[in-house]
Parts: sequence; structure tokens; C-alpha cells
Amino acid sequence: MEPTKLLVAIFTLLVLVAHSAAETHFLFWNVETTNITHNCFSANVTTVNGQIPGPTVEINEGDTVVINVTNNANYEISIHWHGIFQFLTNWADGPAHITQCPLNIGSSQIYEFTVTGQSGTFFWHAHNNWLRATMYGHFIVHPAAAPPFGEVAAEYSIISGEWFSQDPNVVELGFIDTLNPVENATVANTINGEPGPLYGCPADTQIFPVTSGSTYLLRLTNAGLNNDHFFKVANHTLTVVRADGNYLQPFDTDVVVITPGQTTDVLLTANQPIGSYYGGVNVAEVPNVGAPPPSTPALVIIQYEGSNSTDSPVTPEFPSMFNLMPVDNYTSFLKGLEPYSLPETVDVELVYVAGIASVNCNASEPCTTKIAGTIQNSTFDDPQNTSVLEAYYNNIPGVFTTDVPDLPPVFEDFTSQPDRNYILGNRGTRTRVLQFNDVVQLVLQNVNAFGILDHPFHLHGHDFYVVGRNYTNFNPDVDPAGFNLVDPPKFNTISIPNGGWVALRFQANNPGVWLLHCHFERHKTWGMEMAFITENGSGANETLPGPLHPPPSCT
Ligand SMILES: [Cu+2]
Repeated sequence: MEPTKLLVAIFTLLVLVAHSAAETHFLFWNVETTNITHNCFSANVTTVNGQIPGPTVEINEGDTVVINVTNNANYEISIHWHGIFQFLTNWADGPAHITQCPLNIGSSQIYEFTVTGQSGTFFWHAHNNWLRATMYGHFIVHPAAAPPFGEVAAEYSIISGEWFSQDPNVVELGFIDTLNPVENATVANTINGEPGPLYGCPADTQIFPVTSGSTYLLRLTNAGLNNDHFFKVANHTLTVVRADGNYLQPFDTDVVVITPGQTTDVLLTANQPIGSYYGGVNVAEVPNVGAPPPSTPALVIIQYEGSNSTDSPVTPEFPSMFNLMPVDNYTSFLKGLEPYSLPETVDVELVYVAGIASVNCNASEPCTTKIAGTIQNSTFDDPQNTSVLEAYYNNIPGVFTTDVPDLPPVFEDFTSQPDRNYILGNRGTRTRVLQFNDVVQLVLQNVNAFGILDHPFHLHGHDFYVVGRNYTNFNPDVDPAGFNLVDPPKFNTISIPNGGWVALRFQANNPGVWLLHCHFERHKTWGMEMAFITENGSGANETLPGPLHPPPSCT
């Protein structure tokens, strides 16, 4: 055989081997009410398999998961696989009322999907009510090709969150159907569910052992409901290498900023004198309304081999939660490792304004007006008797409309003063239809009605490039000239900055119904969400099939 043919044969064989190595993982999850005590705080909360965090899903790129979820808890539930594309498996995406009805108490549901074309750190979480507070876990996808940052001695999961010291769904009830001021109900910051040693209770501090000279991969995820987080390790510099499953141009920082819904992979090299060092999270970028969240960090110990955990560890100093500069500095370093790769022509140009306003209550609600999260001055009402996807797929009329306008109802300065045009919003179940493969440019602009806050926006089913961002009113005549179309970072979640905007680009290459929403749970509860509906294309791989398993009953 000639050498070229031999190489081709070997290559083909390798591809076949790689293919046949793809595995199917069968998992059985029991959702239950569990009495959890973290340090001093004890509460009956909803968990998967009795754990917080819940089980880690760990697979190789190309693998399939079949997760059988049984609901033995006190609430209806649903589970979302955050950041996973769900290409042609929209039915398994999970957001309640959008792609499925919530799973009734006593019922089971199977989520089955294959993870291709993406790898890195993802997470799963409950996607109804406030159950994400206690139902979350990592979803780790090992890449088919070795990562560019090389070998590490070990990997550690660090999932930040919040503890309410009571059932989070009860906390949620205090936030709906009311115009009461926003109060922060968080009792403690947590890492992997634990508040750590600074909360005045017998310490149950997690220890991460390291060896001097070795490098470790820390998989950071903010699963919290309502707060952005800083992550730091005392005396150590961190190298940021990947976020939301996409490689970044590596950069060094002493503080990482993570908003709810983001994951960030960092390298930690144990290059300091042998000892113990606290690492931890604290709240970042606090809005200028409501009561501030707890400012006590959740801590873990990074313990060098040869030191003792009873040596008092060095404590990191966190930036002020009210200071936007560290957030802005950090964000300016985020650049994609791969070049921008979407087609040059933008097919759909959208400018959406997002903010907190009020809406009139429905007859069934115990109020006349209530607080609302809005997009294009409209708050999203969940359909109750079917999901948007079931209505779309089965042509059930009257469930949703397709009239989210492409531009804000009134175009003006959205950021300086409370805007009288956006104080009272509309309501509806509104979507925007996209054609298969449309290249979409979406500018998300912060609108000030009841105060200026940042909004971590998450798009289901896609990654997007972040091509622009500023703390200003978006100027469509000037700002696009400054867009980064060379090496923008690619994420599935990005914060609309306080009083500013972000510009995103993505391709609608995944037929189905895809939620766009604020990942602050209180804002989502208030209706800061809408859905894109991507129509089928013409080819076999461009048409959404029916569900692989029966979706939960809607009654
Ligand atoms: Cu928000």
C-alpha cells in the first residue's frame, strides 16, 4: 500500500475507534425532600439523591446520557442542562413551561441527549421556581482533543451558591405578586453547598490538597440565584483558560468574576511557600436597590502537602461589592482563543431593552399592580396547560404570540433617569421567530425604570459571541464600528452591565424553542424572559424530530 493510502486507512480506523468508543451513560436520579444542615442552618429542601451539590455528570465529548428522573419531592420540578446545545433534542432542554410542562409529584421523566461539538465545564440545575438553590451539579464533558493548556495534577469543582436557611420556594413567594422593595433573602454564600468557617458555626471546611510546584484545574461555576460572585485564592494568581465550555486566550488575574449561569475554568499553580491558603467567593457587582446581600465570603482551604489545616490559613481580600471597576477590568480581558467564525452578513438585527418595571395584575392574582422583569417593556407569562414547544410543534393556537418587536418601543436614553415610558409594562407570552441559519445580532440594553442593575442573560441551545459591551446608551450609528469581529469570547451567559449594553452574535442553527432570560432568579420569576423559535431548515439534520421519550403530562 502506498504511504498516503496507508495513512488514510489508519486515520479511518482511528475515527472508527473513536466513534465506537462513544458511550451511553444511564443515570437514575431521585428528587426528594432532604433535611440539610450546613453549619448552623438546617432546612427541608429539594435535592437530587439527597446531596447538595447533586451528582456530577462526567462524560466524554460524543457520549449520550439517559437520565431517568423521578420526582418524590413536594414540588413539581424540571431540570435544565445549562450550556448543552441539545442539537435536535430541544425536548430535553428542560425549562418548565417552555420546552416541557413541569414534572408532577410522583412521576418520572427521561432526559436523553448526545453531547457533540462542545466540551468543558457545564452544569445542570432545576429550571422552575427557586429550586435551583438546592438542585444543581456539575456536567463535565472531557474534550475529544487534548486541551491547549496542557496536563494538570488534579481537577477540583467549586460551585458557588446561596443558602436561604429555609425552603427557597417559600422565599420566592415573597417576591411575586407584590410591589414591595427588593430585599435580599440570602443568608449565606456557599461553595459546594457549604458556607465555610466564617459563618460562626462549627467549621465544616472543605480542604483541597495541593503539592508544591503542581498545577490544578479549578472548575468554577456560579449556581447562585441572585448574586454575582468574586472568586479568589489568597496570595495566588489564577490563569483563566476557558469559560462556558469555550477556550479563552489565557490571562492571569487575582480575582475571577462569575455571574449566575457562567462557568469559568482556571489554573492554579501551587507556587507559594508551603502552607494553607483560603480560597473563596464573595458577592460582586451589587445593584443600587434593595438590601445588600451577605458580605461574608464562603471559604475553602487550599492546603499544601507538608502543611497542616490547623495552621491558620491566609485569607484573601475581596474587592468591594459596590465597586464596578474589578468587574469591568476582568471582562475586558476575555478574548476567544479561536477566531470569530460566523458568516459576515447579519440577517436579523435586534435591540432589546431589559429592566425591572411594574405590570397590572390579572384577575386571578391578589394584587392590582406588581413588580415585573421586562424585555421590550413586556413581561413573560408562562403558559399553564402546555409548553411553548408542545404548542409550536403540534400547532396549538392561542398559546403564544410571535410579536416581540425588533427595536425598543421608545428609543431614548435608557440609563440616566428612571424612564417614564418603561415604568408600566405589558404582559404576554411573546416569542421571535428566526429562520434556520439566520445570523442574529442581539444588543441587550439595560433600561432604568425602577433602578439600574446588571442582568446576567442566558441563551438556551446556543453559544454567542460577545462582540461589544459598554456602560452607555447603545448608539446604533456609532457603536457597531467598534465591535470585535476578530477574537470575541464565546459564552452562553453574559451580564448586561449596570446602565450599559452588550452586543451578541449567534447563528440560529438549532431548530426549536430557545429561552432567553435573566439568570437572576428573582428577575426571571418576575418575567424577564422571552423565547426564540427557530424554524426547521430543509435538510434531514435541520428538522426538529419529536420527543425521544414522552414529555411530562401538562395536567
Ligand atoms: Cu436581571
